[in-house]
Amino acid sequence: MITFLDYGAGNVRSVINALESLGETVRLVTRPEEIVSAERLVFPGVGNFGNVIEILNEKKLMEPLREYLRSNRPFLGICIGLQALFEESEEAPGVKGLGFIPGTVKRFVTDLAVPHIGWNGVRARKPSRLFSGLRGDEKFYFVHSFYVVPEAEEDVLSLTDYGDAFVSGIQRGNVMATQFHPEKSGEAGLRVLRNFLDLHADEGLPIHVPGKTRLAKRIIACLDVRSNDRGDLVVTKGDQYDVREEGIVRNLGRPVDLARRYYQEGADEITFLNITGFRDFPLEDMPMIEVLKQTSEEVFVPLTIGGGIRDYTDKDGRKYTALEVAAEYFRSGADKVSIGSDAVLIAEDYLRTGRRTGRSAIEEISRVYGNQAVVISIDPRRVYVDSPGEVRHRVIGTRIPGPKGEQYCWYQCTIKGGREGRDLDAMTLARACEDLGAGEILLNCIDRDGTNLGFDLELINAVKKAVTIPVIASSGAGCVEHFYEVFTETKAESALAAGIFHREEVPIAAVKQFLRGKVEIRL
Ligand code: 1PR
Repeated sequence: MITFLDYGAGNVRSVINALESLGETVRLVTRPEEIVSAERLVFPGVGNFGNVIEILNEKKLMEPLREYLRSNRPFLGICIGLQALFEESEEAPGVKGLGFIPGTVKRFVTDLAVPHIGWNGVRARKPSRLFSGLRGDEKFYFVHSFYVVPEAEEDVLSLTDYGDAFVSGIQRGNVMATQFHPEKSGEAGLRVLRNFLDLHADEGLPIHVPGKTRLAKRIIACLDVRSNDRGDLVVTKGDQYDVREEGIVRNLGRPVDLARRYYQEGADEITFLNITGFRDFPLEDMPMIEVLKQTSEEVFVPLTIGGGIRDYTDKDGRKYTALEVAAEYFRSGADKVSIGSDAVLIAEDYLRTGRRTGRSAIEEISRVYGNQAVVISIDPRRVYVDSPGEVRHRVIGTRIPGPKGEQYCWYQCTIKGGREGRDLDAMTLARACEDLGAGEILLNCIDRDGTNLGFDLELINAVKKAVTIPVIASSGAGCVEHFYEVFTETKAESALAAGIFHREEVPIAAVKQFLRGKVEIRL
């Protein structure tokens, strides 16, 4: 029996699913006494330090937790569950953490993209049963903007490099905590969880990793989902966003089946886009929630969901905020939500008024769940112009001339699945969304979508220059070389594809095999 601290925020379901997949029975803590009587305690974490501590205080869980930690019974903290062990965090100045480990939590200051998102290695500094049986070159999934700084060297379990080295694991007796998410780290992560559960696991030797650990470029499989004409939820795929063939919605398979297959083939992340979400209200679309629930039971890599994340009033006049919609998705197993159409409208407002209202979907969701949980999906299309001064948008010189030989273009943002063009360019949108609290950009390209012509490198470079948050390159992948190209000719942190994976033209394993030794990836 594992006691599990569900403080009511973020994707805790994935940790429960991972523990249950290892045969454990999970008991959720609802009252302080349940912590005091626990025998093994897991404290998962997604979200904001201040928010989490506030909830723990409200629920009167701080003192029981301190008592539990002092008793040296097995404890596993994950991400915020690690950070909460410390005295305080730059994320919420003035808020007192559990203070079990002397030290603080600081924000990354680096030229690299922040949050640090993705698969990175660990260098263990001392033997620990947590890392028993690992080879040493495994990668684990990280997603955070803050890192812990313990005062005592003895508390450090592992280091990871992102620019400088930071502490990615701590251990003091039976109290262990990782900055990475074992429940999202595939087989290696499940091994770490199993080691925690197995009180008799061999301590092994410290993992020796020569040199620095390196963040992997991520390969993401994307499932565009919608109901077909018979009302079944199917994975579909368009050419330049047109998903119908001879008037019928293409059906490429069942969402849960494809997600499972991609997980087994080595996808580093899976994205579901409810492509008709802009017109249907997702919380009425329970099958999508069901897809997420079922997928998260057997897929242990990060899941993103997009489509219809916005405020909504239903036919009975009941109002739902985007935050409530997102919360339902997080509870069902999503790690991140992706906002498309609404992000454009929010950015337009912000750029017009120059004011943050604090109430937009981007601001509210990132405040509660952290910036890393908010992805902005951009659906731009090229608009060619004769000269850079012709429009007041950010124009680039292009090596792919327009139909009349134009040498310049700008990237027009669209909403409603490309149906409506707006007076805003993709770079300005990305920048504004970053200001408002978005943690990642999913950069599609309508011109390239489904064409197999390769990613639009000019678009990716232009957007990447406009932001400091990670960018997912999307649309147009047609062969393994296109992934090499996007990772060597742009600074995109990850690359997403759909059609070639669904049609089994290029398996994910083949992409990884091709990149192996050339580009840092998770094997
Ligand atoms: O606007 O917040 O409701 O979100 C709707 C979401 O649905 C957006 O993220 C938008 O990108 C997506 N979407 C809407 N309509 C379509 C469509 O195809 N008709 N799909 C659509 C977008 C683009 C990619 C695709 C890549 C890779 N699909 O996600 O998977 O282009 O494809 P490829 O590798 O086959 O080239 P909201």
